[in-house]
Amino acid sequence: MFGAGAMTNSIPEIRDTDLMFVIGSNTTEAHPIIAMEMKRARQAGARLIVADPRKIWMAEQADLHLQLRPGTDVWLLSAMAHVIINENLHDQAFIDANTEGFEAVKERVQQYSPDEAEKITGVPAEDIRTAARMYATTRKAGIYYTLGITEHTHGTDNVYCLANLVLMTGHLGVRSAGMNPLRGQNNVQGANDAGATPMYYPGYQPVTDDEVRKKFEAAWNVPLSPDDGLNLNVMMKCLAKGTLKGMYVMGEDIVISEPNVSQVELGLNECEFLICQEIFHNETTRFADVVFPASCFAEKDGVFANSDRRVQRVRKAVDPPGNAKEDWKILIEFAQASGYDMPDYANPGEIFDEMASLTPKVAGISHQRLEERIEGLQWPCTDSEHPGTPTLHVDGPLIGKAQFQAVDYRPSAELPDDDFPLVLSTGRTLYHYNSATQTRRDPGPSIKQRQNFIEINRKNAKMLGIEHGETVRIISRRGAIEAEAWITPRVRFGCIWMPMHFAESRANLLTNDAGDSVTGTGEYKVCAVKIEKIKPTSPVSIASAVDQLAPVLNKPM
Ligand SMILES: Nc1nc2c(c(=O)[nH]1)N[C@H]1C(S)=C(S)[C@@H](COP(=O)(O)OP(=O)(O)OC[C@H]3O[C@@H](n4cnc5c(=O)[nH]c(N)nc54)[C@H](O)[C@@H]3O)O[C@H]1N2
Ligand SMILES: Nc1nc2c(c(=O)[nH]1)N[C@H]1C(S)=C(S)[C@@H](COP(=O)(O)OP(=O)(O)OC[C@H]3O[C@@H](n4cnc5c(=O)[nH]c(N)nc54)[C@H](O)[C@@H]3O)O[C@H]1N2
Ligand SMILES: [Mo]
Repeated sequence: MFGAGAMTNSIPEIRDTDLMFVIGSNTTEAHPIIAMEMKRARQAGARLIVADPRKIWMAEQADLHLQLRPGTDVWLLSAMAHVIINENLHDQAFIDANTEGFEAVKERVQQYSPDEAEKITGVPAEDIRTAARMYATTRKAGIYYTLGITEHTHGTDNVYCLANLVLMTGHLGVRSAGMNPLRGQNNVQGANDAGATPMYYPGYQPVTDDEVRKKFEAAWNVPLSPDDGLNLNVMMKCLAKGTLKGMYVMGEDIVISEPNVSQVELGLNECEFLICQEIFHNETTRFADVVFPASCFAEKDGVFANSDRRVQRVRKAVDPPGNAKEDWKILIEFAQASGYDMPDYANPGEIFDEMASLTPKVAGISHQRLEERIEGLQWPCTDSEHPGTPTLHVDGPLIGKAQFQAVDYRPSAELPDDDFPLVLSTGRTLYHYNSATQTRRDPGPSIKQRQNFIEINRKNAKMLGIEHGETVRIISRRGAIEAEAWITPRVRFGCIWMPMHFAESRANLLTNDAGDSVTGTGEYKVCAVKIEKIKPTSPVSIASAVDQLAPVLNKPM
């Protein structure tokens, strides 16, 4: 998009913003540091709109909470665009100077009136109008989004709709505004920047571009494939089908984190060779033929890049334990053992220098330069004198003209029906981290949150005869698990929510592995489930069972 999957603006700009539109992001639990900046902005008078199916903490603080049905963001956002255009709140001068394709969007969103949107999203039409007016008429208005937007089969459409709003209001290249995806795992931004994707070499240089490929072939002295690789979603499906024969998993616990995971397990049983490069044994290493013991962040040197494209130096604090080695050293040894003459880099700084020499976006960044800059350097940073780029697109879109995208609503792949009447959405909590390989080893988070639970609305619980704290069975077309029911007003009627963290009660046995057609991201945020009470096993019911059996037991032989 505008920032190759990074924030267009910077985290320190948030405190000066006048309006935050937070959509599909549980910022206080998943990005607490960024949430602190948001709280700061709020205290300084910034207004807050939250679009989330759940009444998360941010929603309670918001001026406006748009509590939409999961998976209906295209309707919500198109209706906001409808209001902005029809009330003439768009920035025609910005549109004319910097964009293409506005007319098509203008025409398309006519079908998405706020009144119709209310029927589909469940958000009152008046709130949609208010949100649209607030966003469009505030100059320093930033959009902040994460997985509530992307983890859908129409995730890319959701992102297009957000981009359309940014472009039609000219909120691009403006301090404290922009379009800001908050990245997930530590250094996932850096991993992407460095080419850990099936489509790009470092710096988002396309694998399919002949010039780019020739450059890397010359530098690495090896022929390279002209084709995109498989994305994660497709890889998992090939694994399940048995067409993917071997896999090298580095720092992922796919047996917990991939959707429809029983299929992944079947595939892993068939897979001929599995390497795991890990800092701990996790659920996936149980399937491994070889485990390479790696070292954690505090045991190695290097750089991390965060959501606002900021590259910062990380320094080793302690040596890796036992036979564990830094990930980069393992990769070099592996490459050499596989017959590729990879150089013996002396340190990660040398590896970065090589990348910088082949990657214009980070050409001006080096470990040496970062030694003196505690605040790091934000790419694009094109030469050794370049100060880095806190805000993207200040002088107009970097890519020339930014493209509007006319989008049609497509419902989620699996909607509730008579057999599976509830919508399940999944995510994370403050206390655990993703597969919880790390956080469940520490007593602190585990005391706070010992086991899996679902959030369920009082009315749904009553209909099912479920009490607060009762263990229930949650069933989808793909699997069944047990978890505690927490009755709470946080979730809408008809919707339940659960975290993904618990190996013994895996949300991903239930989730749908239908993926977004562009990114392959799985539909973790919407699938259809039903809930069953578990046959009573409480002391009371045992007692009543004994009562019933008594006549039989007491009968003389
Ligand atoms: N404590 C903690 N922090 C973490 C992580 C962790 O596991 N634990 N994981 C990290 C990672 S890898 C990531 S990617 C980030 C993710 O960070 P977030 O994306 O903030 O986390 P989620 O809980 O997955 O989902 C965010 C919100 O989306 C909402 N949502 C669900 N469906 C929809 C929908 O259809 N539309 C809209 N608008 N919203 C919806 C949910 O109610 C939820 O509040 O967090 C990172 N930070
Ligand atoms: N149902 C549901 N499922 C989801 C999601 C959801 O919202 N709902 N979110 C998805 C998202 S956004 C994500 S990012 C994934 C996350 O899923 P995973 O990536 O599978 O989960 P993590 O716990 O982040 O995995 C990190 C693994 O890396 C290891 N590790 C940590 N540091 C290092 C290191 O320095 N080197 C090496 N080699 N290993 C290390 C840890 O021990 C751990 O086993 O889950 C996805 N799955
Ligand atoms: Mo993530």
